[in-house]
Amino acid sequence: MSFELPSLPYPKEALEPHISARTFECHHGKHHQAYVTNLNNLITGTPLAAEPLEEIIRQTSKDESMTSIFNNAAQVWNHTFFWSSLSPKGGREPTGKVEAAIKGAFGSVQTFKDQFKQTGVAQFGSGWVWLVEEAREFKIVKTANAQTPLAVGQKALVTCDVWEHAYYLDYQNRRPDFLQEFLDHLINWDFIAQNMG
Ligand code: MN3
Repeated sequence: MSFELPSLPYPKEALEPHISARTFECHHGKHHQAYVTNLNNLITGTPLAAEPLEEIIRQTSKDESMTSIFNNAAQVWNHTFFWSSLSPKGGREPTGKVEAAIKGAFGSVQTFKDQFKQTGVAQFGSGWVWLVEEAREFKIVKTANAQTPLAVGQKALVTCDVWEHAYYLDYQNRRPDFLQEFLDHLINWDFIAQNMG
């Protein structure tokens, strides 16, 4: 059994002008594909080859001898989760239970957006910014490199990739502008609703 690159949940042009087709060609077609290929090469012939992706991540996250497998498995999972965190119909304001939960946790949607953006900007070097649910509470967290909330028992609700490869072609070094576009035009509130417990 081996893993395959999942298709994008929308055409690669669907998020223009916020994220270009060229970025998707590179980010999905090359970076995400490379993590899938590396993971398959690393687990072939090992007991991990029989395990689902989430289980591979959990089993390798605390084991330093498994760092390469963890990094590639987590990046496969993180990217698949990121594509669904984006939507051509995303952005603007949440409604219903997502709106209520965000206002309950952060006071207002604007405060949530401000904190999410600040947290993404504050991640030094490569990583991710997430909205997670832990002990029934919404929290914004950042992770470095391939680290993922899945490995520490937090339920991921939505994420934005802040590795330079996620935004450099469209925004060069302007990570804050990329995060603002994500929050204003792309964040998939429906995906948050699906992921809420
Ligand atoms: Mn990436």
